[in-house]
Amino acid sequence: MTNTPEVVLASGGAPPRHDGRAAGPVAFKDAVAATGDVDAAPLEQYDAVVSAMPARVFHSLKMRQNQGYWVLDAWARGAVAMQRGGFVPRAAGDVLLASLPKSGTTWLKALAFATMARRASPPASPDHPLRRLNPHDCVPLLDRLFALGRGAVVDELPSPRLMCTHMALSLLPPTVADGTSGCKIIYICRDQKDALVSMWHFLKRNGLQDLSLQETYDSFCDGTCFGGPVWDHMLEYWKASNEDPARVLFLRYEQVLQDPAGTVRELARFVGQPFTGAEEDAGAVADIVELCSLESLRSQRANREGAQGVFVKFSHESYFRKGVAGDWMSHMSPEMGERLDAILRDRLDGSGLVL
Ligand code: PAP
Repeated sequence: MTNTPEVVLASGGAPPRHDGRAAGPVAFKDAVAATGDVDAAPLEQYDAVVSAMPARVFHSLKMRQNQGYWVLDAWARGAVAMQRGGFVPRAAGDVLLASLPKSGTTWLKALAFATMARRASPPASPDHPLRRLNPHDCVPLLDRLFALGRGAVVDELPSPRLMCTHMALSLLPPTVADGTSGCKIIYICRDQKDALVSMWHFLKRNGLQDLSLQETYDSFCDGTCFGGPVWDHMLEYWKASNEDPARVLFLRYEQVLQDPAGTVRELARFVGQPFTGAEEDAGAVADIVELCSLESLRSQRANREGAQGVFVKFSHESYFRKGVAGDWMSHMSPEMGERLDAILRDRLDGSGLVL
């Protein structure tokens, strides 16, 4: 099905601009509803590639090591498909959010979407997409789409596209990894002690009831957790951000907690849509911060009910827990914390990245 701006409008999404591009990213679920779901293409052609990858089992989840990084077995095909030409970046208008799991992805999706789509969907409006859709339904996770053989849906999205990945930079298509595609990247990282506690709660809540904190902790320390080794994942984006800060914005969850309004302004500048004086005067930044706050998102029906995922079902409400810095102290001894910190200090040594 062709993807005209009129089709997008029919979904209640962003109106077209005079240059034919939408005024902001369209909520993914709305765009898919408008364009029709594109048939899944079977990914059997990557079976041999994936089965040749090293494998391990984390609790009950089968993992594969793809170019040094551990991913869910079910997602490994998606990563390969995406990298080998499945994901076609556009010269302008693509923004890719990137993170290790449990590092602030959901919040970043909401903030970036609300910021970029603010002209078509004012953040205070009662029918804002984030008041009826989960942030993961507004910003698609490419890894999962490609793993499902649904990557073609991404080609149908109007520009500007706002997308997300948990993959390391070197696992993305070569022109995205080397910066020649023009795709902008916003990376968010988090204190890994809090990320691992968050992951532990999340997995326990979603079917791995007897997963121990120790098992989760060990996987972070030895680099075999999802997305790990976490230090290499962070370093790749950190280096790319240092080399070209106009291409890769490197954020920290703790910094967003401290200054959400400053982060929203930074996001807006980075994507080339700085807030105007009139928008500032009208309180647009505060409206976005409020719309995307944990309390506000948690209260939305779309985030209290339902679940995401095909391979593993993740309940929507499990993406919204405490949302603070330092919760690890309630679950781990100071010695455990210090040991993980020391591993990260050692691995990040000399890079300038201090967590
Ligand atoms: P994902 O990578 O699987 O999408 P992600 O969103 O990165 O998960 O992680 C969820 C964490 O972000 C949770 O942290 P916690 O377990 O330590 O509480 C969740 O509470 C937090 N989070 C989600 N939304 C927000 C928000 N709006 N503000 C602050 N923190 C948030």
